[in-house]
Amino acid sequence: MAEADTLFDKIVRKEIPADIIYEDETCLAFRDIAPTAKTHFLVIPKNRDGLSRLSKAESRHETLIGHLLVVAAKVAKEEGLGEDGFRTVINDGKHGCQSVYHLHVHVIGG
Ligand code: DGP
Repeated sequence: MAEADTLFDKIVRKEIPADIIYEDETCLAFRDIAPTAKTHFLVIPKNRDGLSRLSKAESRHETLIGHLLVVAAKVAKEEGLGEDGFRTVINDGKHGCQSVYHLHVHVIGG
């Protein structure tokens, strides 16, 4: 069964504008619309492949999730966060305060 479209799918397809700061074949990084610090961006898979949330992760997702974290670190460095560091957050579900059900890594710093 096809997965329901998310807001972030629309950003991937460029149907909704976003301040995209990194893109490759498998993922996208863009600035959060409601930043909680000077620098706050999200890293998302272009194809969710069932990853509406981290708790849906299966072994087949290991490479993809690893890639999201490597990209998070690379873009954080490009954003000038390499020296002082940054926070990464993945909210999961209602008790994790998740609002968009398309896996995303928050990168927050500065
Ligand atoms: P979470 O609560 O972990 O599901 O975080 C979702 C984040 O997505 C939240 O920090 C705000 C951000 N967000 C929601 N809608 C948009 C949007 O249309 N554009 C951008 N750039 N960010 C969005």
